[in-house]
Amino acid sequence: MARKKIALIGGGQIGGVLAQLIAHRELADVVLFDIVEDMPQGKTLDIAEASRIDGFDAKLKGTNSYKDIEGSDLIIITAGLPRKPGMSRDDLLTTNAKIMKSVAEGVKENAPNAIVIIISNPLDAMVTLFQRVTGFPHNKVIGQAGVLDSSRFSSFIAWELDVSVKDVNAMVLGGHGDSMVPLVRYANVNGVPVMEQLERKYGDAAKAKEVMDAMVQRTKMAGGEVVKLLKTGSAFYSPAAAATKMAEAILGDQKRVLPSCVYLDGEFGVNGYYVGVPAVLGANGCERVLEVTLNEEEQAALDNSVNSVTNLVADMERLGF
Ligand code: A3D
Repeated sequence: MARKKIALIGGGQIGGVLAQLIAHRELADVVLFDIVEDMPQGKTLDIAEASRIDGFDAKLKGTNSYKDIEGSDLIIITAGLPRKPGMSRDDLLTTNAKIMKSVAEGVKENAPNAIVIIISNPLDAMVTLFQRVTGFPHNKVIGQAGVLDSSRFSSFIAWELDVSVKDVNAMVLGGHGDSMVPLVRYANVNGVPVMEQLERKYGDAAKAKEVMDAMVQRTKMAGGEVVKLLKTGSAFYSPAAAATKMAEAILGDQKRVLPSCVYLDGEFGVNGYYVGVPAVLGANGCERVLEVTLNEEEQAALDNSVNSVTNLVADMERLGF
């Protein structure tokens, strides 16, 4: 059986790590596309020359031509500028919308049957724009944000409780912005509620809440924390890992439940917007949304986050996209 094919649109920081992760796992053959001449060819050659060392046969090709993405099963888009220090995700809107429009046209023409994962920011708007330009079915256009935001939240919990992160289940809903909603009440360590463990650790409910609030806040600001340290770009190892997890779920028809930016048609009370929610990812892309019972406070936080998404999409429309 022929190996699957993944095209990566954008060969920058995230695109490069994605190419390496996908090749190492032999998840698919990789085409790395970028508008910068020679760079994707150089990166893929460099990764491919380690194939004997790491023992992988996946093929890699760098390109500046959309023709090479033909026949892709999956496309992961990172084309666009990353945030600079002090810049909000929303500042990126105009620049990245122009880029996304051209990418969407290239993908539509050359890989009309692919499932597409988008990482470019501002995420919720870029996913919406890509779907509108291509007219691809909603279930085949998915944004990556929640897997990363949830991994960040889970990591902070594991470090705080000094337990293996593999046993932490914690999820973040909503848009990929400062209003995202880490779901505290459902966070658990192999079924044991995190809040209960914090209360036991500190022997004090108020202190436990204070510690949790700090972790929630750090999760919301985690992208900016990395931007501030890197100074010349934004996180790239972890977003690449997150999208690889989603790609594995889709190409392997795994039905993994991964928080993803997917199109809502009434779920969670949202109509016609892309928002981060738990989604079943399989061969058909987003196969189903798992709804969660939210209490009043959680629903209000989600509504607030959905509000930022609808405002962002309205801004994009006002700018002519
Ligand atoms: P970077 O290293 O700058 O790579 C972006 C690449 O896109 C560059 O190589 C550009 O040459 C390329 N590019 C520009 N215009 C086009 C075009 N028209 N067609 C094809 N390629 C083009 O950035 P990065 O890899 O660090 O980040 C990529 C994007 O992901 C940015 O928008 C980030 O803000 C975003 N990002 C999202 C998350 C999420 O969790 C959602 C996390 C981190 C970064």
